[in-house]
Amino acid sequence: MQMTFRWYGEGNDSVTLEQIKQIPGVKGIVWALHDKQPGEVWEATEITKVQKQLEPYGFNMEVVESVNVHDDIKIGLPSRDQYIENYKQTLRNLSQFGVKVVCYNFMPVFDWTRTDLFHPVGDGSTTMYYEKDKIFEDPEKMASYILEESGDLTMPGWEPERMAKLTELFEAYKPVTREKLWDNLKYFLEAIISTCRECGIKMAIHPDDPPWDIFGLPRLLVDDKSIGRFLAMVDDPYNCLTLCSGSLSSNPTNHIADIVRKYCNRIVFAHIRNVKHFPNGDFMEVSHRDCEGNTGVLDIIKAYHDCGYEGYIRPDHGRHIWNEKCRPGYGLYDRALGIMYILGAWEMLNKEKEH
Ligand SMILES: [Mn+2]
Repeated sequence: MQMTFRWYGEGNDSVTLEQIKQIPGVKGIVWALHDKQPGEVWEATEITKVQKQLEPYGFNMEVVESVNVHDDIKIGLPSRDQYIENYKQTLRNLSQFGVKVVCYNFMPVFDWTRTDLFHPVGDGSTTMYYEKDKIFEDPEKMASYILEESGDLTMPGWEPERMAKLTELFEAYKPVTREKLWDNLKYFLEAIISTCRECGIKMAIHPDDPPWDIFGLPRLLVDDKSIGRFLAMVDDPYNCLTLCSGSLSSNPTNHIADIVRKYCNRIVFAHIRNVKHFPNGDFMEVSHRDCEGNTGVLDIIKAYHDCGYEGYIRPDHGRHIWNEKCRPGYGLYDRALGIMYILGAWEMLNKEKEH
């Protein structure tokens, strides 16, 4: 496996490349042009700027997270074809810079959702928390809470420009049933897959987070069965998965290690996040240490190791510790601890295999 670290770009992240360079084992930066709106072409001149920033540190830029999909594609409007053309052009431009994997998601309106971004844990740290009962409130309120908490930093999937049009967006999604959304995802993938092949870029869908419908909007990638349907729907080696352990394990009936073993040949990007469940269905994100959550982090790492996984991996959300002021889930310290935990387990498994 190849260890990576997500970075939001200069002026858009509390973490610096110099700091990331000092975490053992990190080979690549998972990056994106966060000021681009969904549907816009990422120009080579803009990508070059990121390349120049990463170069002095010797980081590769092989994984992008995310190139967001325009709502018109998800809704299936006639204007989607132009946005698909733009997406293909972005893929062509990215391929010139050695990009191998593009992570994206197909969640309607909202990206990942939590009801408390800085929930006090009790030991002085804070973490992201999901309280089921709070989510049934007005989506407008949800959006303004997320925007308020994120301050000056843009939150992917919660772009203020999109959130300002929330009522219109909900209206536009009204005719989009679950089956219609599946159709629109298939249409999108079939339209871009030959470009992916030409460019050598694998599309890696991120499962829905949390993995169930919210605000009456359907969500597709939620469990073993739906992942199987997705891969069979466009059965192509360039149609792949970002297997996010934390997103899927928010539903306690999902067994992530089994999912890893089943679909390993189509997983190109692994997110390791640990989640602790509460009996009423609420959940909280915890450190990567296996016993602190219910995700089964060690079983998952073992599953990847057994499969001979050679793809990209990164620690996903961490807690906010040691008074760090950072993006929710994306501080330096807890994710660096996560890396050491993952590498520790991985290298021990390597050693066992040698003997
Ligand atoms: Mn993830």
